[in-house]
Amino acid sequence: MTINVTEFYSNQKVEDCPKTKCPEYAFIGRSNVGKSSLINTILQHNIARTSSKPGKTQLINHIIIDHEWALVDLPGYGYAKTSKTNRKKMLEMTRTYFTKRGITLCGVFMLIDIRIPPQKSDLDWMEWLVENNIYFIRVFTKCDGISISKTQGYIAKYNQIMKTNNWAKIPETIITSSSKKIGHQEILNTILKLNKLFQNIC
Ligand SMILES: Nc1nc2c(ncn2[C@@H]2O[C@H](COP(=O)(O)OP(=O)(O)OP(=O)(O)O)[C@@H](O)[C@H]2O)c(=O)[nH]1
Ligand SMILES: [Mg+2]
Repeated sequence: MTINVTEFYSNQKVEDCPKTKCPEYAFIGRSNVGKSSLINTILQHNIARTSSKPGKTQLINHIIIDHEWALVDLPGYGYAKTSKTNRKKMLEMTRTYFTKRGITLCGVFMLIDIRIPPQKSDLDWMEWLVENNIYFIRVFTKCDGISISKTQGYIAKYNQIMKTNNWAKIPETIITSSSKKIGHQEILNTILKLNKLFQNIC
């Protein structure tokens, strides 16, 4: 399948974001979790800016594909090396995007770094998405350099923590690695399926 990036927009305010009618999918997670890298892997296009230093993505970036659907690259949270004011501003910008974007926001990919212990901030974000009725899929990133059994063990531990935190149902989950090109097709298939559902209801 050929993917053509037809438009790209960067905005600070949700009200300035493009007024498209196409379904869009946002990527959220801690700074440095690999959001921009995963977007590039899915699109096979180096469009989202990445960095080994956290805090690279600072705006709401709409990447429109074939004028039909869009991926949204967002700033990460938990980036300690920026001022408290800037962190607050970015958090507010992101939350406002989620609550005000409307029907075109079809789903969220909630990224979690498999290499670090489960973080309260990620669990809090997932709870916040549920509370705000925003559909999300849990995506483990950087699943390279560790064995499949270790990956599964980590996810089992993560699920246990979620159950202890009163999660009745474990979210749908995709395992990915941008460097080893794992999981991007599964994400793309999920998007294409959701695009069809969107067409049926809108
Ligand atoms: N090993 C490994 N490294 C990765 C992977 N994906 C991203 N990285 C690295 O992680 C770092 C951060 O990647 P980004 O894609 O910029 O992360 P981000 O979540 O967009 O970060 P912010 O924009 O700061 O929120 C870079 O050094 C990437 O090369 C992966 O699948 N495996
Ligand atoms: Mg980024």
